[in-house]
Amino acid sequence: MATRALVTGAGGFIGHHMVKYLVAAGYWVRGVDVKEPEYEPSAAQEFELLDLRRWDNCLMATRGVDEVYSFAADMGGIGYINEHHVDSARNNVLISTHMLEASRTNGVSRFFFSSSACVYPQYLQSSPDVKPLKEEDASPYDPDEGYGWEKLFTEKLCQYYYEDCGLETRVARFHNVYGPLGTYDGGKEKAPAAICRKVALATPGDEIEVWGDGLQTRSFMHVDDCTEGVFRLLHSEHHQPLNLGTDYLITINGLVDLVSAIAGKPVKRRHNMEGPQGVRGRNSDNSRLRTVLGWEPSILLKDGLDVTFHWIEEQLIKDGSITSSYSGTS
Ligand code: GKE
Repeated sequence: MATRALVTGAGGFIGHHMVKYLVAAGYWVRGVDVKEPEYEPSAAQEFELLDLRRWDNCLMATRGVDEVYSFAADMGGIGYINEHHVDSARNNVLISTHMLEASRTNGVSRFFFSSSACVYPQYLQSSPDVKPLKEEDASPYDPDEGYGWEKLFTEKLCQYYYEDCGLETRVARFHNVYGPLGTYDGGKEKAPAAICRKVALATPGDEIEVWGDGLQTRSFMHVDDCTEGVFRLLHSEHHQPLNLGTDYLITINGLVDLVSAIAGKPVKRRHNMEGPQGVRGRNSDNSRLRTVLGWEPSILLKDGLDVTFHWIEEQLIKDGSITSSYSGTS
């Protein structure tokens, strides 16, 4: 009989891709979210609209499944999480707390929690040439306000459920996941999708707005590497938090140059120093990831961005924002 999995946040970006990954691997999947996937139907055999801040809904969602992949969260890029401390902290702590207890109550065998690089302390991320972050660098704690604190709290709760109740919890700290079928507008988008949208909408030679001076650095991971890494981690015996990201560091100005080259469209950068910046630098140290999983993310940023840019450009044509794909001849 097929292994039965619950994916929460299945109407969202990573959750939707995780459903596709598991169904392709032969799983029976229940997808749960407060909304259906935005850009294509879910691949899940069963999809339920449930608010997982409620205990009774978490009991319902976790009935009769072997594995839980917990992605449901009130979240977004730095522009969102900086402005919504209550929403991201309160909603996510309710979801995570009830989901862990419901999973234990319903005898789930393995539980994955999507944590975030936002748990890492600000004092280690104050310069663009940041030292790649190792898992043990998380303490002494000074995570991002709101979203970061909730992720840190739930990491601890996962540890307690493992130690006190024997629930096989697994935790990955995602480092800025991007890819097609993700949010690219409306305020919750992260930098890769935002820059793709701005370049796609720009007239050649136009200015596009970049938050901050663009010298701030990040590493970015394609969603297909994310789902592969989550699956491997859940089926490993590693139950401490593990980085899941790439260690290819790039400035945001460099990200703009990459997208501009993919589009074949020259753009100028207008730096909005009032824009939300988050940390000045963040990168993943993948030493433990390589040891624990015998694998690491391998999709190159330029390749992943190429697919992502053209998908976003296609959405903008569909909604009439642009008339056609830019051919690169000015
Ligand atoms: N979203 C966005 N939109 N970011 C921009 C833009 C823009 O138009 N222009 C420049 N940036 C810069 C931001 O100022 C920030 O310094 C950098 O890109 C990355 O922003 P982001 O992708 O929105 O989010 P962060 O990496 O700062 O933080 C995110 O990290 C994730 C885990 O790696 C969080 O918002 C969560 O989505 C998550 O924890």
